[in-house]
Amino acid sequence: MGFDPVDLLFGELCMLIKRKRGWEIAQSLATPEALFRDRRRLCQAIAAGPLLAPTVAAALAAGLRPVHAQEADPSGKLYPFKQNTRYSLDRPITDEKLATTYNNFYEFGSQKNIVREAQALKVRPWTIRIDGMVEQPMEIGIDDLMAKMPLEERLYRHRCVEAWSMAVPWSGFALKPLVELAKPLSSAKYLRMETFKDPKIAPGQKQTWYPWPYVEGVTVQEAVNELSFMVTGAYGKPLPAQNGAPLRLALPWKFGFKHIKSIVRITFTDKQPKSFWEEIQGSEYGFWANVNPKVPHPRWSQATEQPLGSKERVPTLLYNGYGEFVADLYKGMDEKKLFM
Ligand SMILES: Nc1nc2c(c(=O)[nH]1)N[C@H]1C(S)=C(S)[C@@H](COP(=O)(O)O)O[C@H]1N2
Ligand SMILES: [Mo]
Repeated sequence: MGFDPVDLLFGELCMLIKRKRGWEIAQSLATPEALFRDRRRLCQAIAAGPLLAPTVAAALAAGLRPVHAQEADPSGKLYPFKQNTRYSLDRPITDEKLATTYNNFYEFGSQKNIVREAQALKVRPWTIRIDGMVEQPMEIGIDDLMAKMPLEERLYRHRCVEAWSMAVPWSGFALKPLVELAKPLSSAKYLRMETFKDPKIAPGQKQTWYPWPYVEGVTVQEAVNELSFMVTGAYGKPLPAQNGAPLRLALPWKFGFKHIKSIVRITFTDKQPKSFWEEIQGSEYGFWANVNPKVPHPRWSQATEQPLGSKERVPTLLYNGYGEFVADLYKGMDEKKLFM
């Protein structure tokens, strides 16, 4: 039998998969996770030989096509970013497997296991539109944006309003230099951010009773606080789709629903944005959503939380433990609003 380049490439990939963990595969070789999710079976199928070859060849073709039709993610080679040690944890980092498989991403389903569905998200090319009350509206590709921003890694706690939590090494850049790049007018008071909307790839968006696209917002003052962070990666690699690739927000002192994923638009405005969850259930999810163990959710206590992977619950901290950085932002404000 002749030499088959398809089999050769697959053989090599399987060797790589056996030798290395998936994420260590060079970016240039990476194909959509979907193709490799069941790695063992894929490699067994290849080993099974000629009978399966047409299927495998088709799978290979499907897997390779995106390299041409869709731009590959060129940011892989930038990782890992240098860690900024100013932000330290009081608890172990959450197991990567847990943080990247237990997700909230309603665009792909209301359950926690949306990893498979989320792989349909194409993260390159990816353009972010910056508009509203700015000197000059602009559109910028994620890689051009990253080239302009000071990239770093930060260890942050994450507290979901559902009372589970995690601790994650996020990679990205502070939101402040992005605000500076946008050159907002002095009349702008808020940033309103939007997730992509494409029901063809995000089945959750076919559920028309939700107010798609997902929207979140912060004040300009909050956005330029040193803690506000735009996430492009996690665990020293580009962000997995399910965690909100290629650009997602982290505001560690606020509940997790403020951490909007897969951002395509940032609008500067003088009107307080109405967020996705506020639109759905304003009596339970407000604009501020600062973490406070003493203020229960209308349907459950927020006094403690369940760190993913831990057997014991731990006490929840005011501002999720970040009061020294952010408490000043809210001096004199109505406490009835701040924590909802
Ligand atoms: N676009 C979008 N962003 C989102 C969500 C979502 O459903 N859609 N869920 C939020 C919630 S409730 C949480 S807790 C975090 C979860 O992030 P993770 O899956 O990376 O842990 O994403 C937030 N950002
Ligand atoms: Mo959440």
